[in-house]
Amino acid sequence: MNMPLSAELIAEANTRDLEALEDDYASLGRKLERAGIAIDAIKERVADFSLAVPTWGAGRGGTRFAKFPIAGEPTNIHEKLEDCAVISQLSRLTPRVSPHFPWDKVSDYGALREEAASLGLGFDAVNSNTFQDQPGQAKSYATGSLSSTVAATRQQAVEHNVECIEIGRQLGSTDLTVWVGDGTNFPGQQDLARSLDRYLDAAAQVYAALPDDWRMLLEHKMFEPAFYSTVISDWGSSILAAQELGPKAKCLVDLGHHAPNVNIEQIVARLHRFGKLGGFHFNDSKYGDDDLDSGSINPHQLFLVFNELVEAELNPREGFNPNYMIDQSHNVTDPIESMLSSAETIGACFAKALLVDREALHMAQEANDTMMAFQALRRAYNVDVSPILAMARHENGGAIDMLGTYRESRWRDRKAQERKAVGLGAGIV
Ligand code: PSV
Ligand code: MN
Ligand code: MN
Repeated sequence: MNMPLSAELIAEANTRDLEALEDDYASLGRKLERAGIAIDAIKERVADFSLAVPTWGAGRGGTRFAKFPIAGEPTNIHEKLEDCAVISQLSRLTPRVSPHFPWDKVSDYGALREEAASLGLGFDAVNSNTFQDQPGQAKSYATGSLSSTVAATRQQAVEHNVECIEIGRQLGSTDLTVWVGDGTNFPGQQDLARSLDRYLDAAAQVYAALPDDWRMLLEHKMFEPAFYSTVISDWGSSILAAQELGPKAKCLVDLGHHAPNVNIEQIVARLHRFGKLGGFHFNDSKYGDDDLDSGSINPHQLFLVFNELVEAELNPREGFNPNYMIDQSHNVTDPIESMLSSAETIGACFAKALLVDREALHMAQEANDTMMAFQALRRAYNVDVSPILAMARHENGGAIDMLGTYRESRWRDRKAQERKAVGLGAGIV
């Protein structure tokens, strides 16, 4: 293994931080024990939890109006993998990377898989891109992609998705995530029913190319780039499409892709109820698809989503195996730091959801004791679980103080000497 940071650096930093952590962990252990919870069991669950990071999140991304590159930012898939390996090495929570095509196109995917493996990384869902035109492409997606009114454009979009499956097979992926920006900006621009027919017909051709053990994750989004109507705009359109396509089609919930104030945890419960919960893109949002850091705006919502996931795990429906991934855009922070902090927040929400006294919750629900039901959730949410996450990391070779250790490593400064600068106007969308 060719890990990017020196194991000694992490071990030394941990030696400094271990005494305080052991003290905090023991104290939290006693507190949880009084509630009948074994802290080590929670720690084991956290140690088994993992999520993927997106290659496009490794660069500074100004998805809207501006991009402010930083020195040492990755400019190609190889450098992005290196940065993802730093996140994984320090957090021990993100062993997989989700690539996007054609952004991450290379000539030899077998070699790329080996390169990732040498950094301790595997590949997660492959993402297709039919939401922007690429140089040299025969047909424009200006009329849509899988739902385009132009048959040859739909065909091109199908072929790109099939190519992504082929690339994913070589990388060891088993999920294809399909988000299309297809939609309209004017009433009347396209027929709302027929555009969905076209989408379903083209998506079925992609579905037909899935290997037996693969899933097609349909990602909905309410608006942007289309601002009047979007073909797969919400979880309703998504689940209907997934049901029509077949059992390998599932729904992916990006936390930023809903109407303001929508009850996302309820959507999660609904999708699970019908065996269609396929995965998540974690991020946070204040106004729309803001791609802010997970839990930075509404950590309670993230906790409630995990509460539903823990309930779902206890009541599994057919094929419950959600894919967890970060999908954020970092424009004012070092992306590595944002993803370290987000992975911690996501893991913490999972740990808090595990702490919920399910028996007390269910009893209170049955008895219609609203306050006690709410308190069962509140008690878990109020616990500072950071010692559990830090101990799990430390025992797996990660850093107790991830950000402190990362800064001490001077990774970004060192990369600023080695890597070529990101050109203005270029970069990762
Ligand atoms: C679209 O807004 C999205 O959330 C999809 O997941 C894309 O693949 C990703 O962002 C990257 O732009
Ligand atoms: Mn997304
Ligand atoms: Mn998005």
